[in-house]
Amino acid sequence: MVDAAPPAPESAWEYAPAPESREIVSIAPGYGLFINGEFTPAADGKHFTTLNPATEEPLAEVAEAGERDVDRAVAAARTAFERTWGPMPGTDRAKYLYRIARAIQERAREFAVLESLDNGKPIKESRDVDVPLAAAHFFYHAGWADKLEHAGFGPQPRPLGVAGQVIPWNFPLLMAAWKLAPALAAGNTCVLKPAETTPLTALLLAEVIQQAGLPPGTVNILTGDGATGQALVSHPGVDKIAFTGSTEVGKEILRAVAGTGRKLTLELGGKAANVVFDDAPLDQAVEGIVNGIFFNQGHVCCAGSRLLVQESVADMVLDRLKRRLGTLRLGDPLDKNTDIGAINSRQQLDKIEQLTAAGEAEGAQRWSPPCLLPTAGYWFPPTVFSGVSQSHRIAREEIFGPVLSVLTFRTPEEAVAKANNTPYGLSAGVWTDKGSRILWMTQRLRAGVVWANTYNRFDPASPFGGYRESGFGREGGRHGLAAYIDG
Ligand code: TAP
Repeated sequence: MVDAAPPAPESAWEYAPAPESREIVSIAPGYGLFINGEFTPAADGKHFTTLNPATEEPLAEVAEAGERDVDRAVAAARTAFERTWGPMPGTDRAKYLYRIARAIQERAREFAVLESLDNGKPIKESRDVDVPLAAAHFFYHAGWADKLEHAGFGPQPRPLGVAGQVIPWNFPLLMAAWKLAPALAAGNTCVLKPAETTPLTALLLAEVIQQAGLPPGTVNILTGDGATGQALVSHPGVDKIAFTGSTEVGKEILRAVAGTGRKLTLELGGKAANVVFDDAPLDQAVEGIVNGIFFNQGHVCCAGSRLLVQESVADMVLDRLKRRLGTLRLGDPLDKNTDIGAINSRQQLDKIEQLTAAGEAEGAQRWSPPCLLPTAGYWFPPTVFSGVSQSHRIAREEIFGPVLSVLTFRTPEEAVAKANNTPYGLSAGVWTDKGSRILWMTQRLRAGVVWANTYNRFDPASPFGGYRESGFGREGGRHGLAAYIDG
């Protein structure tokens, strides 16, 4: 008889710190607004501080755009639309987009470090996901710029004019790329407002845009808070509005735009179901569950925040999931070993704490792996709630944090009914061995994107967007371009 090997001691595998150097990026003490190809202070001289959420250390002072700045930026975008970028042949627009894509690649480390500093996300995510995907969006759309006549938009597709674009803080550079690349490829000019807590990579992108030599006014970047966003989306000189953010603000914008004839796309919140059947490859499914909700600290609109697991395998999946969560490393976002970074702001941390407290109060069982939280900065441990019922707030409301609600089901019909029991409709995941069941499920799930045996896969060629309270319109692919073309 051979003795079984003794189990490895719990702490056998320690990782030495592997911090990425922040020397690659030089952060200026202050930044202006990017209007008409130049950096300029806000007209009324206002500015705000952007922080590193992992340490609460101030990173820079950033100009806060007011109504006069929005006027200036929209006027510059209008002039560029009429005189330079709008009339430019698609073959030339393509060259500028390629240049931006190449410059993002060349400065990838700088972008990644800056994104992790300003947002709190782990460097391995900004380095391997955000920055390469942002470059890919510009490459992809460069390819479209001279082929629009052949894309089924009619013989002479026309751009809409000036696009006003407002983006959130969860993927600051990537969301800027999602908004700018299709708009520019189609011949529109842009005024973009990044989120207040994460303005720095958009401002670095403004430098890249200068470096690429785009005609002044083609892209304008206005930093500021919600009031700046509101002034932009309600400006009469804006022909098209593209918004990504909360459902609440999306509804406000919808009301303001109704009846004006201006075009609008809204990419809002979600409460996606990640459905695991008993025939699924369970170890892969566990990786997919982890990626679905703990990627980017759960600050993802399409996060798989509701795990629906077939009752016969629920205990097994939960055990394996807990074991896997015990191996995640939370801490310094610039450390290449880090899996879970900082929560982006005090306000978001408060919201997560409030909703998780409601989960406990309503009777769900809360679990987190043993995990030391840093003393400074905004942190929340990976958290799993079991015993969740459909009426619990944690099963209905978007938490936008590293918090998973686990529900069970017995039949495919019950899985579909529970998955669709949400006002949102952005995304879903299905884990099963059977192709026919994947097709059966995708026909019934009311979600804009359904991933099968994978999760959180993004590609510039693939349209992304939702319906119902998750908004309307698509970003990416030919569908995303259509939102920037007249007709
Ligand atoms: P929002 O308030 O919706 O912010 C998104 C963007 O809109 C930001 O640039 C924001 O500016 C701006 N904004 C705020 N009020 C506006 C208004 N009245 N008119 C025009 N623009 C306005 O989201 P948030 O405060 O960052 O997060 C709140 C919740 O929204 C989160 O907890 C999460 O549930 C959800 N959220 C969803 C998504 C996605 S991708 N669906 C992304 C982020 C947040 P400032 O941020 O500078 O104030």
